[in-house]
Amino acid sequence: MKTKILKILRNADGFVSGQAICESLGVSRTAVWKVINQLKEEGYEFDAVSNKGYRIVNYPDILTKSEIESQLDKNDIIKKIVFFDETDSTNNRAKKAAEEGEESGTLFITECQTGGRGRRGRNWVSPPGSGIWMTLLIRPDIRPDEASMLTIVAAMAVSSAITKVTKYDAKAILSDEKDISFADNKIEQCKIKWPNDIVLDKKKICGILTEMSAEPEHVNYVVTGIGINVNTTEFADEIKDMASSIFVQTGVRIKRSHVVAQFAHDFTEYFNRFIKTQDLSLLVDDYNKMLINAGKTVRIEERGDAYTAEAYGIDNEGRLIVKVDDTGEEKKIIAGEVSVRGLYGY
Ligand code: BTX
Repeated sequence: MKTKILKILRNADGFVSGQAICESLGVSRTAVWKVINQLKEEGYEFDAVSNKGYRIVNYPDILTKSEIESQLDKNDIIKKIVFFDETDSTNNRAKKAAEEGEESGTLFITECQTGGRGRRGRNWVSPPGSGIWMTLLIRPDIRPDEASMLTIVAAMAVSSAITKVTKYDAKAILSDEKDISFADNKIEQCKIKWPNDIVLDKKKICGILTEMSAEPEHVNYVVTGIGINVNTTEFADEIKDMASSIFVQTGVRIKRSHVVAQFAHDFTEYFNRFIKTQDLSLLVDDYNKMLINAGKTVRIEERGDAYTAEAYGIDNEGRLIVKVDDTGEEKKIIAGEVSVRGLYGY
């Protein structure tokens, strides 16, 4: 009921009377009043005027189930939020729940991870209060060799959600035109480093870790873990040279739940395009526009060999198409097998 009341208040244009809420949900005045009090305790600030009703004037920066679910659309692939104050890793929680039969479209999210994981056993720093640490569980009808493309789909959705929300919140929060245009220009540099890091002005602000359970011909489930540094201002020694956050880069302190909700909308759009053809043919053009490596020289390291090449963009399977500097040979690089770095930072 909290989600429903929050949704009514969020979507209202002005005040909503307690009576109107009672009637639309078929609940008592006391029940509504109780929920309003709970919301106040969570940090929502209200204007309450007799004869007019309630209006939310300030939203807290929280990631609770009702805060996010009240912003989801009915067509979104994400249907359900499972929130933890703290957990080891949302990928672990999602995998465990998937094994126990949790349905497709559930998003696991936490304020803080004590054992956040990156790829190949690397650590993902996930402090409380300032980032988004979340994992989406889906059960798509695809083959195991197609699952890596979901990482590309997720990277596109994260990058576009960050860009849209930062622009929107900048207008809502900042009053100085100069600050707004600084934030707008800066966020245009939010790009994907192939295959799935999100960078902003050469600093890593997001990483994605996809894991799956599959039979030879069939995927049981895919969990896509996403870590985003949103309002982080202090970085652990091990990452401070290469990591940054949306706030540090743009000066805009965005609401994390807005990013999660926009991610839900954008992931739905990109996923629907992917599933139509079961490849990236309807996405490559958009992906390549978001790609920081496009048209740039990259250094490729594979099995002891290292060379430089010019990167063009991805193909329909998500491979990076490059032209090797020394030989002029065109190659298609598969994610996971090689390390690709820009020559000057990203
Ligand atoms: P990755 O292997 O590409 O990146 C890991 C590397 O990134 C680390 O070795 C470190 O150098 C750097 N790093 C660690 N923490 C951060 C950070 N907060 N910001 C920027 N750079 C950092 C990327 O792996 C995949 C990360 C997925 C994280 C999500 S969070 C929710 C879910 N749960 C979980 O345990 N992992 C995923």
